[in-house]
Amino acid sequence: MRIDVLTLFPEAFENILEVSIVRRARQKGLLEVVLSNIRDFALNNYNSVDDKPYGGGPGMVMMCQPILDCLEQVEADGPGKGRRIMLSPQGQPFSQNLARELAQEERLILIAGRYEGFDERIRIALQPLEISIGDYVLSGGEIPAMVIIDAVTRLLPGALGDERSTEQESFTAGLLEYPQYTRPEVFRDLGVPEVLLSGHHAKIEEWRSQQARQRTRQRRPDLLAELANETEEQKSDIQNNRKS
Ligand code: 4FV
Repeated sequence: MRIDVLTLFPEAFENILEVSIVRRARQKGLLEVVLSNIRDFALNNYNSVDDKPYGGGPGMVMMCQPILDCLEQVEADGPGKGRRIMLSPQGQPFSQNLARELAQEERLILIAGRYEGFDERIRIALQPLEISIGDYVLSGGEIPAMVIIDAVTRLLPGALGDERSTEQESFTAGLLEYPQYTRPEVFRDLGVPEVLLSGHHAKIEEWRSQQARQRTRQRRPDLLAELANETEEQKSDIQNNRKS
């Protein structure tokens, strides 16, 4: 997979690209990340990429020309068209389902903004998929872009040492993950649930799924509702398919 990032702060990505799973995926040739500085495409002699908002109001807005010229250069430069993604609080909430969907793509082009946001005509011209990582306002789209890079990279086949680890983790089955334990067996008088020491795999599986459901019910009942809806939808799809 190739991921292009359009940003005013390419240096902000150095660390995330040089550690752990993302670093290994790049070394294994599973992932290529190309950073482009939007300011390199500024035309005016002030090298500016932002300007005052029409209609007044606080802050500055990112101009159309530098971003569109940068994107057209990046698209011309790389293999395949790529999925255009704009990071903004107005985007659809990022999720594990969306991460799985994006991990199927050959190429992603992430557009990270700054200031108060983007001139609306950038959205009109590029028709990007808009993604938000949460209902809060950050100072830039760089961290959201890093979230996407990390979540998608670990779903690339071969990126994780043991593929199984993405099968049982939180949100994979729409539930939160069950409690995990490792050595020592007793830590500050705190032990490990007997079932996990029993070696009885069926009992361990049952305990884990019971714990995952309980934890989800206690902490994220909204996920259970979502799961119930999904199951209903699947049921009605099956019925409809049967009818057709
Ligand atoms: C954001 C979010 C976010 C808004 C103005 C950058 C900031 C500034 N992006 N999920 N939450 N973006 O807060 O994706 O340009």
